[in-house]
Amino acid sequence: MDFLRRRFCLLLTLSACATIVGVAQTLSPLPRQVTYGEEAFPNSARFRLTGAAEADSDAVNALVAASLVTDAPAAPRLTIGEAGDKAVKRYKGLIPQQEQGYYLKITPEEVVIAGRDEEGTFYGVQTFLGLMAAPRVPQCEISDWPSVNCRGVIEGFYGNPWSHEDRLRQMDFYGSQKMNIYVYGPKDDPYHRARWREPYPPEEARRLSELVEAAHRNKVQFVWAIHPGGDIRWNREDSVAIVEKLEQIYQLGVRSFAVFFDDIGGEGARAEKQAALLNYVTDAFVRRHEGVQPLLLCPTEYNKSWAGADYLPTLGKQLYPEVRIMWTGSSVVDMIERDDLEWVNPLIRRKAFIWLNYPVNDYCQSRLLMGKTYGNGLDISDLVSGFCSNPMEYAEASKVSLFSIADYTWNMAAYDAEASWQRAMDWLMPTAREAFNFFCGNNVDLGRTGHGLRREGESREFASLTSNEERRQFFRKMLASSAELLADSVNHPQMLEELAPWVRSMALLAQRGLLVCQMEGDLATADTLAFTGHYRALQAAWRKQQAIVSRDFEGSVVRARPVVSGDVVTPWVSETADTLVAEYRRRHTYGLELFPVRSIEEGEYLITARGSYLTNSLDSLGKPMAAPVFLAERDVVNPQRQQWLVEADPTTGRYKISSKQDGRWLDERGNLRAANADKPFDPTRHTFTLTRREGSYSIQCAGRGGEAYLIAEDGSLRQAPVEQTIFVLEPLR
Ligand code: LOG
Repeated sequence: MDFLRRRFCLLLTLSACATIVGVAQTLSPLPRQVTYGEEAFPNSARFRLTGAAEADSDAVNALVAASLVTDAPAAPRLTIGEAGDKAVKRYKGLIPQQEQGYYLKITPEEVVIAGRDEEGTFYGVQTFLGLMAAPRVPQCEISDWPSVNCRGVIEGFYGNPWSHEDRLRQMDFYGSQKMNIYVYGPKDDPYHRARWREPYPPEEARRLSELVEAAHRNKVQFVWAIHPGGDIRWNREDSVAIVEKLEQIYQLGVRSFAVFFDDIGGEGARAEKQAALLNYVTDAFVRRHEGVQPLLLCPTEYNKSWAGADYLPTLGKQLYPEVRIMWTGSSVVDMIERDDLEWVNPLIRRKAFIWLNYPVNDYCQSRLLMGKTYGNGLDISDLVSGFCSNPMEYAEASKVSLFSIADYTWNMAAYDAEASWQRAMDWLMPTAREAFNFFCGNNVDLGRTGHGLRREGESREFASLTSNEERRQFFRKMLASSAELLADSVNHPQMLEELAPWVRSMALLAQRGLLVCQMEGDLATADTLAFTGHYRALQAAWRKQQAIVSRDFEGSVVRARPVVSGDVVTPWVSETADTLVAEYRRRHTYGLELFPVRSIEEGEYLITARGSYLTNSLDSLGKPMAAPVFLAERDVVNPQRQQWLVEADPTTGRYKISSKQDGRWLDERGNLRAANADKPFDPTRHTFTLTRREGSYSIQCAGRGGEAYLIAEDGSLRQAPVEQTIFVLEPLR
């Protein structure tokens, strides 16, 4: 870099430094080697192109599309081309050796963009466009190349597939962020999975080819995936059916293909059959077409926790070496570390191609994952053949994380998760920065899921507050941020449309928070009239919040009920409300009829729904079942299996429901839990609000257990967002 500095001889003044740093902060992915100088020109500048005829046409077109090209003789020159082109001959020694690398120089008189290859030139242009986005463009010299050669996105989630418009916008986004692969594999596209043998109908086919064009224009490798494992038969007919399907997709312009065998069992899951099929497709299709990339395989045992002894070594030995094998890490949803790759690569005899299950939310649909992208090792670039992120069905919202995935995979060692997250939010929502920032900071964690991933730092601002006044301020800010985002239709309309259900939910959460703060004050001043009034408003806001549904359209695959700050602010609001009401009941008699009649006497009960008895039963092997079931008959041999102890929990004021048979208690999912050292009874999750209406009760979770209800369905209890007031509690006295 000394050399670069000498060439420039520009000492930065302090003020220049400040503005230039401002520019550099918006540039992403972070370039590897940069020297900035003073301002070169304002971003209104236009350029005369030299070398355009020989240079990569996508790169040149990107300049033209950004209206940066002019014929005016006085305009500064922009020299463009790749190593070997005449125009950039003089810069040969400055172009990095690495694939996709580029050299970019900006002076007041001239701009030089020289790529190692076509991709390199295109990425040089992207960096230039990034610098041209700020009002003043700095002089600079940049030498840059990627850490991971294959970087991008796999549309591989369950749920509503992205729309055509979503995908077109994604392609431009990938181009601008230097991502170069998109794997098409939405589980709920019937032509990908359920009806994989059938060709796309003409209209879908046309859209697919339009999409491929948009991908290629952005230097994105478009990979189309087929998911045949659910019902494949290992015979010639089905092998041919796959090749025929790929032929159709090839005709649409696709030059890269994948075969997925994830989330299947039975016959389709056999390693030697899968390997033989992929080798067959390689021989019969891939190698017979000029320019078709080696296949990608998503194996059945695609993570360490699912890997048995034989499956991966069989693939490793039998699959042609050029086939790339996907891998999600040590479990289904996990960040990737060096150890994971050192474990899997020798087994599969090649470098794993990472399928990162983040920020995908198809297994925690009520949450949006808008937090920072952290936890992947910064030292794994030499051990992977590619790195793709599986995002949310919310294409725009996913860009917060994808922006950072692009940054991470381009310049891994320098990746700073927090800084990258901040840049992402600024870049995506420049005019509603603070409100968007606030929104993202309150939509971070996933809650408890079967996959176990948690994200730290949700609602950090709230967690540290101690006084009523501070909390009121926080809720006012929450309300104002929601209002700002809901009113902002210019900024990024598609993003705001996706966020809207969560933003509206956040506004109602803020209202509830304010009401709870007011109730706290009312209780302190013994103002029973105000307390009950605020409580009424609290209930109304809660009902409104419960009614919000995302993706509530005809044919929607997933309808989500948004939860905002599900692990910090939401439980605080409901727990505090409970505690205040319990305290109010102790002190006052006015207005008690307002509160849900949950004052069932503590004691032992039979619990029935539709005439069947809730029973802590045994399975066919004679072992206690994980969840109770409803039985039509009274158990006369072991009556205690149908006897339930209902006790008021002193801290929450709600009810604990436990079995007389073995003391296990009901949790928020309707399962029975036994005490052990790691998982003691948790009153914030394992207690319920019992609300009586005309003789029967509903059972509602609360606190950290969420606000859903337990309902009786198919002979057992399960969680649902709707209230079912059908439980009869018959005292056993
Ligand atoms: C699926 C994927 C899904 C993700 C998260 C893989 C290879 N397959 O458990 O489609 O989006 O987990 O729910 C998966 O990850 N199965």
